[in-house]
Amino acid sequence: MPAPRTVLLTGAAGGLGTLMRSLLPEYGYTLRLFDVRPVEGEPDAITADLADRDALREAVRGVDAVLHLAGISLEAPFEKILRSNVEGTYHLYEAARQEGVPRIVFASSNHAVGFTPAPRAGEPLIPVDTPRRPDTFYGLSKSFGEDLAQLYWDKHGLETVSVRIGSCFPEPTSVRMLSVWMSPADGARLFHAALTAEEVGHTVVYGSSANTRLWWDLTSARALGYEPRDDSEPYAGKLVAEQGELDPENPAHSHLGGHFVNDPPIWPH
Ligand code: NAI
Ligand code: 15L
Repeated sequence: MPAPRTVLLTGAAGGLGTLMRSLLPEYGYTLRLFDVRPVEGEPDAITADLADRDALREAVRGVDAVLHLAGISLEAPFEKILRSNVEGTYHLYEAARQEGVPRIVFASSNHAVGFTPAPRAGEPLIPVDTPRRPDTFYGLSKSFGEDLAQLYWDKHGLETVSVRIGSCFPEPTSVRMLSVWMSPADGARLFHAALTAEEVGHTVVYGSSANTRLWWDLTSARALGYEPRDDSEPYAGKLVAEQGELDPENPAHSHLGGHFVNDPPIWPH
């Protein structure tokens, strides 16, 4: 697709949104910002909830693509997840469909497949078509988002790249993150590839750097033109010395989703 010029960035006030606000303009994008919270230093950002259909419709009008990061980013009571991640993502897709936006890059998560056992040494990497195994209501909402994206591609021709992000933070802070880390610079590379690749239909990719201890297969991400340049391994010595190697008998160490697999559900509603 022709390189998008104007991209709506939802979740612009969040951690990843803040990183991408500084990194993506280098790729030539003009970002239109959207978040329920004000975006510091950005008076033109749209401050609105994903529940506000009119605001969303106006926000997507005329953009070339959407990078959809807004939502609850951790486990939370089901009703909150339902409102922001399920209904909110639906409202975004409807606004995009109505305004003819051709592509969305959707921040899915490793927690859509979090109950998948991590590969042990010598076992194959986890493919993108592994059955979904959400580890939380949060992961379930990302699984929904991927299905919603498929529906809008099949029924309306609206393209999506669903990026099952591992952990995108400036540095890995746990031994698990050595396997799932995506450096912010690689995050920008991957989102740029997802925004510009030709004919993606609905493509699901994992989002991480080229980590020595990688758990999943980056083939579908590389097929978009993504070339990760970072590896978490330089952080391994310090993290392993502090935390020890992962214990294969501990479910929070032996599944993709880490501690999300055995954190109790958040009740009551
Ligand atoms: P974050 O929690 O720092 O940012 C999310 C932003 O979305 C916040 O600024 C929040 O105000 C906004 N938001 C939440 N509900 C909203 C609503 N109803 N209407 C409008 N805005 C709303 O999360 P982070 O880390 O920046 O993650 C961004 C996205 O990437 C999230 O969708 C998250 O699930 C996904 N993701 C992030 C990963 C990471 O490593 N940072 C890993 C996997 C997925
Ligand atoms: C996510 O989906 C979260 O949004 C992020 O805060 C991290 O917890 C990340 O997954 C992870 O699995 O480390």
